Amino acid sequence: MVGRRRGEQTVVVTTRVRAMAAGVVSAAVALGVAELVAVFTGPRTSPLIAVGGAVVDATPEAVKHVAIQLFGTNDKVALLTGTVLLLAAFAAVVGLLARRDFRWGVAGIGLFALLGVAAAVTRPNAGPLALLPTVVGSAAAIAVLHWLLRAAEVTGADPSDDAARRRFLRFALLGAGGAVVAGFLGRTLSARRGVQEARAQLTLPTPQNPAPALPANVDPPAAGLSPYVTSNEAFYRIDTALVVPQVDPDSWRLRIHGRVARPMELTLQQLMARPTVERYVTLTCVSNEVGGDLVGNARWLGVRVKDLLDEAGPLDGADQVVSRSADGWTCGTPTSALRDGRDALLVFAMNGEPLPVEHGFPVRMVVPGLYGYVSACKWITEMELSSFADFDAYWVRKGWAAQGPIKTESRIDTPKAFGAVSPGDTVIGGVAWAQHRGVSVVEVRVDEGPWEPATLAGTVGPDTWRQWTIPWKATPGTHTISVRAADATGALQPEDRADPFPDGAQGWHTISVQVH
Ligand SMILES: Nc1nc2c(c(=O)[nH]1)N[C@H]1C(S)=C(S)[C@@H](COP(=O)(O)O)O[C@H]1N2
Ligand SMILES: [Mo]
Repeated sequence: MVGRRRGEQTVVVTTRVRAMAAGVVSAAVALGVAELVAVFTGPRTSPLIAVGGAVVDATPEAVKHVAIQLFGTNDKVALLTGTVLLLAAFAAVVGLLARRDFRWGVAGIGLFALLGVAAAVTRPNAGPLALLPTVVGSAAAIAVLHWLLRAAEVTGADPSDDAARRRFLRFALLGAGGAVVAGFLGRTLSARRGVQEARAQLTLPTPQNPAPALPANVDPPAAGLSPYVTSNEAFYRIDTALVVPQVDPDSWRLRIHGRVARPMELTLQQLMARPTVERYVTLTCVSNEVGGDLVGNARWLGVRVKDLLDEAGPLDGADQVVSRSADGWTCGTPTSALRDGRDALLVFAMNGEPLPVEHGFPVRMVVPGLYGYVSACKWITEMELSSFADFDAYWVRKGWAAQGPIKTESRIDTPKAFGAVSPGDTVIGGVAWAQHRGVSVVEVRVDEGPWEPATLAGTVGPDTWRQWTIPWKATPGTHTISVRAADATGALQPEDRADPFPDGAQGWHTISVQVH
């Protein structure tokens, strides 16, 4: 009697485990099939990416801060992994419920489908077909769940026997394998449908107003010093895009509208046919910590925003230009900063190549002196003349400052923080930036010694960072090195630290090194 009861218990446990596995495999099938369908409807219609994107947009700043502290720039991978784990748990429960009554399984998958569809159709620029991947994927999941539950239960014999176990396992693996193949194939085909080819075929205009020649004394000899020009490969990347927008250069349009006298619309060919300007400009992210690496200098080729705005004719009170990207992200730039004569550009090339897709292909904005979140719109499709009173852009809604001028900062690149240095003659070096004002002085202090002026390398002008170096006779022991800069107005970088939120980090970069 006891033995029999234990047997029944085992049977219940095994079928429960199988029901949960059936649930999880069905969910995997839903996602895999959805990725395949999304090859046709666009990668951002995939439920995983759509829900992930909606979560990114809805996450409060404090939570995002913790996530970035924990995962750094892997935060996107962390988010997708978390979403998949949550979904797996939900799917296991759906499997259990469906074993009791299949209608519960249908309801559970239906609930998932509703979430996916809601996210997909409300993403910016979603077309009516955005619901297809979720709907087709969910239908496949219902079929697979039904099939797997039957395989788990209707075996004729004792479900705990070996043949039944193997049979279920085979079916479940088949489902899971199918899901992985579909998902992988979907992602690969989506990537193929991207714009790399169109990018490779784009012919750039020759700069009519070329960038100044680099002075001979940029890139002073110091191992570990950041190069004056950052390569496209090494350039930092920051954006909210879970999948990089693939914008077809042939159908790309830039609309200039809102509070303007003459709204405009331009094709890429029309934009590139305008007078072209090439400039070195250093971009910086407002989230960059003191000593951080979310900063880079590149040579950009584009056209002046000012000329376009002068043609469109901003109306009185249009003090903010809201730029919108193909994926709906927005940033707000003071109209005055775009018209005050600085080299505010709409660019199509970076370091002599068409813009890399992850840096905004085909067109982005670059404005010297302003943090990226208020100026550097990638995959730009619209410039809407508005006002600061009327519109809060993406990060402003999350509490970041509406105005984002770049603060003066300096960074030690070499020696590395906590690194080991050999005793004797060595070089301390790094970069300093105060875009559009320019860096005039960099000073370095070792331990409690005096502040000593560093040698500044050349620069093409105030809109880029400057490299600096200073010789150092390293003596054995632990040493603290600090750096500070002054901008061309004479204002010295403040010593007290401030976090990046809400308008950029400040403070002196200080590192500790071991000499032995
Ligand atoms: N479309 C879009 N453009 C964007 C962003 C974004 O999230 N989406 N992020 C901005 C931010 S915060 C910064 S710092 C710069 C970074 O540009 P990069 O990735 O080319 O270095 O892009 C800006 N442009
Ligand atoms: Mo940023």
